[in-house]
Amino acid sequence: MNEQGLSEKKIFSLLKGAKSEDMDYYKVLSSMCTHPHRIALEAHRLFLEANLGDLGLFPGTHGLENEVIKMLGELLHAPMACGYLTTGGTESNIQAVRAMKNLGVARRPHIKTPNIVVPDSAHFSFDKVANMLGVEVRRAALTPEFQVDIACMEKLIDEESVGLVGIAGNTEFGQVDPIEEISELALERELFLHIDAAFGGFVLPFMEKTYPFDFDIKGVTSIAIDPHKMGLSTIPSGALLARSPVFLDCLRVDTPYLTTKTQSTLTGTRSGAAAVATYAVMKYLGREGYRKSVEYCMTLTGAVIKGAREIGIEPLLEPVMNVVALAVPEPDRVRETLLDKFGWHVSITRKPRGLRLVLMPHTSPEDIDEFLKDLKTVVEGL
Ligand code: 0PR
Repeated sequence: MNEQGLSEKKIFSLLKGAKSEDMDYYKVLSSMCTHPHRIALEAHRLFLEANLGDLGLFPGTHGLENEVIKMLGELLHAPMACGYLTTGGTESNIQAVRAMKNLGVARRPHIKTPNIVVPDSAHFSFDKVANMLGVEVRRAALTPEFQVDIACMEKLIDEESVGLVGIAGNTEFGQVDPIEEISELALERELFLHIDAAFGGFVLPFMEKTYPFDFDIKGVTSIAIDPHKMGLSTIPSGALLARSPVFLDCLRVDTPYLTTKTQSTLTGTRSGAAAVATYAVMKYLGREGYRKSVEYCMTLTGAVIKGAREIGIEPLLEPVMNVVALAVPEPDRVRETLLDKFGWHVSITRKPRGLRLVLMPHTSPEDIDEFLKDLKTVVEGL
């Protein structure tokens, strides 16, 4: 650290340099985050000092957080759901599994090493869960359509299982697991069921076709949904919702010297700014605004699929939402060349390997035309 402070001018020139190295999302087809909506940005700036870790000092901000939880509860068919705003999908998933473990073990004290059964497509945040919580994470195989294989899931359940996870919009393929079937299994075996809708939560409710995935399904006990992905809010904005307050109560610790007596969140200090940003953008866009945003992304998705087929490339899955996996030959080489020669950021699916694109609002139809042209050049040059 420097002894004397630098001038304001010097600092901002250093920042400018760093910013110029960052991507501004142009040619980024690998990200589930995007530019926050203008309204979210403005709201965020107004509440920079608000700390949701000490609610009594910021009752206004906390009131808006509760409003967001209410709006999300309505969106996910449980207006009475409780919850809080997290830092993102990872924290929501960690907290959901922590609750399953606490409640599951309290209910069945014979459990030595609690386990949960998740689809093999589960996000790597569940690997962190396993490491942090001492919960065994069992991964169930997928069907050829990249949905969890229910028979496989059932086989992995045993006496030490505390919960199941279903994914509504998996990271690599955007596929939705058969949540109703997983729910049947959860109810039958008396297990908790957490739905990871970190990405899909702000997509599925706004699509023409309906995909059952939320609290409408009886066995669903908690849901992760991220405003900082398709919710167009600022980072860090995640949310964890639970059907019953018991789920969050079992996470409480005493906070004797704060303005509140207990806390069930994972982090202490929390961004009030991001919570307010989420409130502002949800109120501003309304369902209609999100419907338009999703429709736009799905139009881009359709254009990618059509264009890819015209150059002889098939999708690995007919896209469910705005995530596309393309069956290109030598995907790793194609990805590298697209980046090195043309500056496109794309990613790769693991099993099977394919080219993965996420079509977010920061991409234009002209970008897609250019991408398809470059993809054709790369594939023909293999
Ligand atoms: N659950 C699902 C289904 C996800 O796709 C993700 C993140 C998470 C949980 C974890 O969310 P947080 O990262 O908010 O904790 N999915 C993307 C991924 O890791 C996130 C991402 C965003 C990746 C922007 C790249 C990027 O540029 O692949």
